[in-house]
Amino acid sequence: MKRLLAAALVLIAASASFAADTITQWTFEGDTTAPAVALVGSPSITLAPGITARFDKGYPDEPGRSYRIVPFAGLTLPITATNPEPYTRWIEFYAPTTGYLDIKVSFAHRLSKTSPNFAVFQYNAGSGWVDFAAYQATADTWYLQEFDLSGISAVNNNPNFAFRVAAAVAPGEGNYLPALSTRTIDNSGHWRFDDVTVTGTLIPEPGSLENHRQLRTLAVR
Ligand SMILES: [Ca+2]
Repeated sequence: MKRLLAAALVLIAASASFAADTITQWTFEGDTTAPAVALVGSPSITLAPGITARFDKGYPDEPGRSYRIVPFAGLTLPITATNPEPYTRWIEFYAPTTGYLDIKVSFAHRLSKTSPNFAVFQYNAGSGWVDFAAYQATADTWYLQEFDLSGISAVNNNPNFAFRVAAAVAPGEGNYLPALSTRTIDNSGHWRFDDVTVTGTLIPEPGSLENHRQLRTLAVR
């Protein structure tokens, strides 16, 4: 009986240590950029210079709310490959991961018809921006994106972790393209974001590792 109990405790300890936690989450409910979940530090959102933003209908439907940015706000038309310079129009999420590993980032992204259709996901572990992935999307549909950074050890346990979604020139096209191909890209097209979420696994405390070992020892007796 004791042996069974100890084995059960080991299982509980093991499952607890592997369960992913939501470290940071923005839901934009109540029209705020303050995170709904913030287990670590003070997460925040920053916009590239020139970008405007407000709140709008959220994912998946009303009455939920989202954060709506205008990536090319304020630019003189026409939009060209160098107006704006690629990667200079972005939304940045600062979300420290102190105490966590196996970091994953997910969000819902919806593009309006005249917004840029190509986005690059970048992360920063404290020593500069790194392109991790890119995606193309068409207008007026919510796209769920997930980026698995569990293979990037630099983002683990990192008080400086941040990520960006930046507008980019469509590959092979040499120019920004509109999210609806029959429209012309302009300086009012918008991107909406919702449920921006960072998850990770708690790094076991040295003490809890020791407990784990003791339980394991009990279990094999
Ligand atoms: Ca929402």
